[in-house]
Amino acid sequence: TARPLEIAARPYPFRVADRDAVALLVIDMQRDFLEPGGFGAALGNDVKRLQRIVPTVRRVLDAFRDHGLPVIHTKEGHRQDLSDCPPAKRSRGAPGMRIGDVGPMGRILVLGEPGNDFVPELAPAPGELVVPKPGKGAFYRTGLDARLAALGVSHLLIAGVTTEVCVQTTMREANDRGYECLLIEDATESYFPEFKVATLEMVRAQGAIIGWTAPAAAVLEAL
Ligand code: TIU
Repeated sequence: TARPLEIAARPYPFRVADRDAVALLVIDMQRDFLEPGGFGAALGNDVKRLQRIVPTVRRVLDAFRDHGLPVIHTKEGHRQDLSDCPPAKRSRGAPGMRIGDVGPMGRILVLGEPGNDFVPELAPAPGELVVPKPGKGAFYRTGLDARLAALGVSHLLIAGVTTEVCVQTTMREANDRGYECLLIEDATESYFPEFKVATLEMVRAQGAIIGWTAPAAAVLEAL
């Protein structure tokens, strides 16, 4: 029998007919974005801002684990030979601190390097899906859509960084593919506070044009 779920969200409650259709998508909670010496810092950002959401993301993650609901972790990074990194993407950084260059945590934004790994508190548990991605959106050149279909997932609760870059891109991609998406307000963060506020407002405007937003407490309450 179906077990419905209703989350107190904006612009109106987020309803799921059966909670088995829900997955948690944790976007790019990697050292490259949250720790000094990584890709985010190389772009000139204050990475400390992003660290404050780690305990909140962990609480939601633990709730999904406790309920046996699917969790998917995405990881932005490139192959060792950078064959999946367009020159246009690589050329944006400062010389010497570009994608593939060697930093204090290994090569910047390269898969398998220490700095490209997840922050330890949010390391995937055995059985949780990890989706490496070369772009900002998690559907671009990944098998994510097929993996979600195989799991029977139609509703995504989204957490991670950064709100207006990889999170928003992914949420828009998911929405266009027919997924119902809810962005967890205090489980996402940006290097730019005003961009986070604007993103939360724009995704839920126009009657949830891209999706819903809700605080982690509302998600935990509903689960
Ligand atoms: N720079 C920035 O804000 N974000 C990224 O490059 N990637 C993600 O958001 N993961």
